[in-house]
Amino acid sequence: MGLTIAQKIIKEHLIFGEMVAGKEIALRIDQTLTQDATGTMAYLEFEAIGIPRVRTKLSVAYIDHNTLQSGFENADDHRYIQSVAKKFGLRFSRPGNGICHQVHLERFGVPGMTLIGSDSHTPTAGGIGMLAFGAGGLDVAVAMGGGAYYITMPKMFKVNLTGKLRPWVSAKDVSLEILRILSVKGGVGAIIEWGGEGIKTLSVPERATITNMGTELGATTSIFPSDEITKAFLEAQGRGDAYSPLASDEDAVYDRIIDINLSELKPLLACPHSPDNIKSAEELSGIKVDQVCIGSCTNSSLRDMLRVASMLKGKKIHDSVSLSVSPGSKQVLSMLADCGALSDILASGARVLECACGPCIGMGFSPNSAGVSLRTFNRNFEGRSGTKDAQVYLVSPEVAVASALTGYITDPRTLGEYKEIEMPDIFKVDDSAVIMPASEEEAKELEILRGPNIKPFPTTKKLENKIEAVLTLKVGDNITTDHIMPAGAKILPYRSNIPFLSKFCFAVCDEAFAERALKNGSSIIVGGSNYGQGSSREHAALVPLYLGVKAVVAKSFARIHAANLINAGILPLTFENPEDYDKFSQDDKLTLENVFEGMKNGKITLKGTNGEATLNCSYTKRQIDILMAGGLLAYTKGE
Ligand code: MIC
Ligand code: SF4
Repeated sequence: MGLTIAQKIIKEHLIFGEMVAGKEIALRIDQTLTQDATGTMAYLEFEAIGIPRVRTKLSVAYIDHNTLQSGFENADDHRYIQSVAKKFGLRFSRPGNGICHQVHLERFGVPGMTLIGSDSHTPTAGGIGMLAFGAGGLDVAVAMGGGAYYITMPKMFKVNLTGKLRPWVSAKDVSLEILRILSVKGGVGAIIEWGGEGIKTLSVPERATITNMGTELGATTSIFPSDEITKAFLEAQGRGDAYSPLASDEDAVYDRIIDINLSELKPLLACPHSPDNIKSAEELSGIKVDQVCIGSCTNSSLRDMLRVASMLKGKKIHDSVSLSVSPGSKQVLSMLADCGALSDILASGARVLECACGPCIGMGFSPNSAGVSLRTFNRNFEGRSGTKDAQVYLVSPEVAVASALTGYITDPRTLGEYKEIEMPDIFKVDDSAVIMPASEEEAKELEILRGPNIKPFPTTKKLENKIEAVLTLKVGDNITTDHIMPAGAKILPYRSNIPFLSKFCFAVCDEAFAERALKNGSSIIVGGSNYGQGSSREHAALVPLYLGVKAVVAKSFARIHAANLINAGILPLTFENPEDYDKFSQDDKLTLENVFEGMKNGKITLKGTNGEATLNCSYTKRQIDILMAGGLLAYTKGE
């Protein structure tokens, strides 16, 4: 039987397990990346593991999230990460060099290799045929130390593209179309391979827009073949040597095949507050717009920016619209400057922000009260922009500019003539903002620079056989990690200070949660389906751990969050009968008995004030050992 692209890479990197969907496998990891919002914690964990030097082929520490330095905290964390990188053998991408996924694609990604990153959009590198996963910081720390990355062997989906995108329709619309088809849960447990004749019409940055937003489907990762287009991209980056061809076998078997005809797609938008709430620009046209933001790891490539510049050239944005443009990397920004496109953007009235995540993670540029904000980003969860009642729509660069010009949601097809973008054959390569590590000899003498904001990792305890806890919070479906542990400019500086962060836990859903959890001492959270979707932030597990959460009982979980809960020593459990969700209410006294036996049998009984429910768990032997030890750190250190 033939193999899919992902199966071929998995086969090459398999350390443990069988390539059977649903079974646990362990993979050798070639490259890792971190960003600063999750990186500080990941490097504290790496230090705690106690390995003197990274053992991957390449590890890069990026600074791109917490770049608003409104106090000493972020600057201290950056300095900490820089000193760690120098000592432990990582490259350090300075603030201003760009968004991790954009820079990694341009400068470091290699087709056929494995990559894990402490950021859920790490699958962006699938755009050049890399098998790339988002993971919790602790998993990345273990991989940096040469340890394997454990996942459940995914199912294989294939999306067959035919046709060619019509003028004013772009890769973002492909991402939104697949979200319309599959929903934010539709990719859970699957790797999505993109193929068919239609992919020959898509450049690497367009492919990367699509693999980037595969994360919003809940997919384990997404991947394109490595072909002549990949080769041309790598050669343009002066990295032709990194190229190798990669394709699935003709007789590869897929669990699901989806066909999309690119020629039939229209400009689409994801409406508030979910990436799968899709409508067409035609349907929504006429809604007044307050703000437009262009950038993020989804749409900040040179190609996207040249499109934006060409649409803005000689025009002014509407008086009532505030437009931000953040190029994805220093390479993109400096090439825009060299060819004059930056002047076209500036002359239009846009505000050019630094090459960083910025508004995407609420680091500045929050919309006005109840403001309508059109963003070329990948997530429009409630409150994520920093303005709780903002109405955020996810759009392509084409819809973004068209709407910034008119002041209303506008179908770009109404703008008239469409000019093709000419991409340069050679990109401007300047890696001077990537600082190399010290030699092993020099590294021994180097000191790690720690700021006062770095607080100790929350202590974990060995698992108990009987858990008595209060149902401190009951939430519905599709709870995101932005609900559990919000981000934004005010809170992000405290990513290495769990006690401070804990005050904001679940604040989007219930401001009194943290106080109640501390009072209750021992808590269980009850959730609906797809609990923990979105970001990879392990803080969404570490903070509940600090607040005394022992278990989360839900209808289903998102992959990375479930792994983060186990890594933190918190039990993720699912209702055998989803209707049992209704039997439990906030403040119920709950008991989980015979936990040790139950973990082995895959069934644990939850007893509550008004009834009981059978809960399922399908932990592997390794996961049981991690939970018993009180989390992955204790397990790795052999405590
Ligand atoms: C996000 O887009 O939500 C983030 C911020 O990049 C997160 C990581 C984090 O919370 O630091 C992610 O996607 O994993
Ligand atoms: Fe940064 Fe936004 Fe991408 Fe997350 S989704 S890495 S915050 S640009």
